[in-house]
Amino acid sequence: MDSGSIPNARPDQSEGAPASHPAGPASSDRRAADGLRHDWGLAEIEALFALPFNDLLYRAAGVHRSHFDPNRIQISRLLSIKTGKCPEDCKYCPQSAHYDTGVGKEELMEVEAVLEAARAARDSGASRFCMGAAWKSPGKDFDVVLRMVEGVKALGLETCATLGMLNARQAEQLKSAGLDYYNHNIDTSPEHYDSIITTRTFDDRLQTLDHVREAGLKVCCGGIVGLGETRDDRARMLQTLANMERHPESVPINLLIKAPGTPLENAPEVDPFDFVRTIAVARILMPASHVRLSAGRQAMSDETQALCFLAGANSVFCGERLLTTANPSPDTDRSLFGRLGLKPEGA
Ligand code: SAM
Ligand code: DTB
Ligand code: SF4
Repeated sequence: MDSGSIPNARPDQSEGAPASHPAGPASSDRRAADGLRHDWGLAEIEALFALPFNDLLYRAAGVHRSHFDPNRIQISRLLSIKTGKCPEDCKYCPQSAHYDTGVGKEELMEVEAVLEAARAARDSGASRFCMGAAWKSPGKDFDVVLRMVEGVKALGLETCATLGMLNARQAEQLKSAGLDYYNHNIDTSPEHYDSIITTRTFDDRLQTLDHVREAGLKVCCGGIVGLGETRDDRARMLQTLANMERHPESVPINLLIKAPGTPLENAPEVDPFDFVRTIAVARILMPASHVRLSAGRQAMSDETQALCFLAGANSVFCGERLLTTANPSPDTDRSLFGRLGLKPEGA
């Protein structure tokens, strides 16, 4: 059924968004071998953003239901295995050495301390453990990280790492060590990228993502809302993700955490409904991916988070901390998920 631009039409229950985009008919021949579209035009995506809020959410919720149990969420736990003094100048990041943010430099953690944190994450219900390092790219300590990946995998957790740029060999080594996912965000649109980061290019990012795919790793790739970007930038960022040869399996949508000392500490507030819209459009464009309501939950109302879950977010980071900033406490999340009837995937 094509629910097209009829506001009250039932959400598409077939193959997600393809049959229901508002800017002209989509036929099954536009779908790739995976049954999903990878040819989204900018005008179509902008038209989704421009839908009345209720229509957008209704459609996104329908796509969500056709691919997932809408009452289950995947839970990841983050750990900063190497914190601070990163040589990159990402304007949003409290870990960049270019800004005085009060985040100190810490050496790479010991393997055993990481495994202890991973055991605790597993015991508290996380299914995936993500290790983050404030590196431009891995250097002499890379072997230690490989041992961490092996150890976390052996605990029965899914493994994820985010270590900056990788070459092909490093991606293969991570795969051999038991890494499941690599997180490497594009963060914003290609057009807005240079005003946020000058120490690398958008293409550098895409090149690492290619190495990650070629090594057989799953891709975790998304971005940030609140970097002073326009709605058009958000559309272009999602277009880049949705038109990749394969959609990222995990799509983190972060709300900027305005870290003191960073150039974006006074960035304009994002209207919560615009954040929810970004989640909804991501869900429609990438129906089979996990869309993660990522950084920024601490500053969000319960109601905004609930709208994000309705719009198709089905993954979160749990635990007191993200990398260097606060996240809702486990008790707070338990209460919220209980009130919403949300259950962890696999439980
Ligand atoms: N250094 C690696 C890199 O940049 O890929 C890994 C760690 S980096 C902190 C991972 C991601 O966290 C960034 O790509 C960005 O999307 C997100 N992030 C960092 N600071 C943030 C902030 N203040 N608010 C929201 N998201 C943030
Ligand atoms: C992602 O997209 N968000 C996470 C994870 N991937 C690595 C990181 C959020 C970091 C927020 C700022 C901090 O805690 O330092
Ligand atoms: Fe470094 Fe990553 Fe922070 Fe950029 S986002 S400064 S690469 S830790």
